[in-house]
Amino acid sequence: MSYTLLIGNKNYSSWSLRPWLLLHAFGVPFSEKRYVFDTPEFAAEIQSRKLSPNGKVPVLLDGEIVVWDSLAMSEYLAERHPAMWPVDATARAHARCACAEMHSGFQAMRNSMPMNVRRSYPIATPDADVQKDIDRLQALWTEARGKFGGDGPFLYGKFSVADAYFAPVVFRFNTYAVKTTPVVADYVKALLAHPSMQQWIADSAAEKEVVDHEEPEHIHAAK
Ligand SMILES: N[C@@H](CCC(=O)N[C@@H](CS)C(=O)NCC(=O)O)C(=O)O
Repeated sequence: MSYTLLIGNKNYSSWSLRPWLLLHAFGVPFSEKRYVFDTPEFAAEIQSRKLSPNGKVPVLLDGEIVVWDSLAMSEYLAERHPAMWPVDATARAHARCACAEMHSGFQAMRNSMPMNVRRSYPIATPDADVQKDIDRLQALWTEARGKFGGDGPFLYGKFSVADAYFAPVVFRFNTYAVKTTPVVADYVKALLAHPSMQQWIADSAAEKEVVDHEEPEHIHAAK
């Protein structure tokens, strides 16, 4: 078995983080190839759809099989490495709903607080629609921790697909100093301390590229 994961800049690419973290945290061997946003190479290899059917990263390659969506990647990998979803059926159903909700939602928070692992940019008072997303995320995480979190510090106890899925939000809460409840603060702290998250932080810090239109000054000045 030999996976190759095509990803974007680690500092910015929230979608790339999810499968990378899942593979890394579960110790699944893979090789990674980074394509830097806003470069001729990204345009020629990814946006042209030469290597990526939808013109985006991440892309998971497993021999001839191409998987180009991060939720599909989670399912694909979990079929081969079964401990990736919570074992209990009720917890697993909850985790699947949480991941699906993340996959298709929280647009206000995503737009206003893009992932930027290296940066600290506190936002004292998020806009009302962003705060609504934050409140929903906190409710979801608190419910998961309360009902299913008994076996460890992560959403469903042990590290699972759901933690990989919410990892970019954890980085956002950290960057923008989002005010949280103590339960959520403990979860954010636990996920940030995970060795695979620490590796992603170190890799992001080592990147030299700055994508101006992804930086908070640009996004908040443009409002
Ligand atoms: N639904 C996709 C979203 C992937 C996505 O939006 N990727 C962004 C980077 S994080 C991208 O490649 N953007 C480049 C572009 O749209 O040209 C997934 O789940 O993987």
